[in-house]
Amino acid sequence: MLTTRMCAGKLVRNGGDKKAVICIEGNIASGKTTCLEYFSKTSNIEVLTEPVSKWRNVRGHNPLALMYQDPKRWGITLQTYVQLTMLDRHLSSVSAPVRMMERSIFSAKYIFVENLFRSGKMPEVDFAVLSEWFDWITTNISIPVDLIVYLQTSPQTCYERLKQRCREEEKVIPLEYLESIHHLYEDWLIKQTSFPLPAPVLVIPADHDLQNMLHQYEENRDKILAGSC
Ligand code: DCP
Repeated sequence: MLTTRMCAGKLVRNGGDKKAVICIEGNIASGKTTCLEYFSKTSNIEVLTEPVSKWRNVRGHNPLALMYQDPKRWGITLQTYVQLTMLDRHLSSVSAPVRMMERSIFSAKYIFVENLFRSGKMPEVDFAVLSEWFDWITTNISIPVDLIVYLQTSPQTCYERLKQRCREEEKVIPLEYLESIHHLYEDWLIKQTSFPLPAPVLVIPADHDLQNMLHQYEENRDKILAGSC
């Protein structure tokens, strides 16, 4: 059952029992889902994939498709909903000692909202409102993260994978979009010059083919699980 208490002035969920939370981060089509699926076979790990299906269908609407069609108009609509669904994921009851989740409320703001704004595709007032929401949430609600696993890819690799998987909404994504997301990720997680880090970062090079990637995950298993506890 979900319980709530106050800790250091912030709302803390789940009774405050110490559970390790690992966020898998990386560009679009960097292989996050494959990584999560791999670790889902490990006992004592709970895996939460990104709520993309919700972003493609909220009460019959598809804010993801709308955002790609007209980011200036629909960027705030999608990102408000992403922020809500990510918060919901972070706060949901934990059912295992280790939780692994796809992305986080932090990358939603520091990468995707930031990218829309910097590229001139989000009006200043929309960015201000989203930022107020984000600041309120992160000031008043405890969102613990113990480790960030960064799947580091080249934008070109992601572009190839994106074309292969052929998700309808994403057909309009140009290479430049993936390059912008890549640079924002690098500034945040590698150079560590742009935004606060909610947790230490483990970098896994992720340009390799599937077999090689599974091998990498196995090789990094101890680091991932040790770093989180
Ligand atoms: N998206 C967005 N804004 C966010 C988060 C995601 O616009 N704050 C978009 C980017 C993608 C889609 O949602 O078009 C799905 O996001 P991911 O790249 O996180 O999911 P993937 O399935 O592509 O991840 P992977 O292929 O690495 O498993």
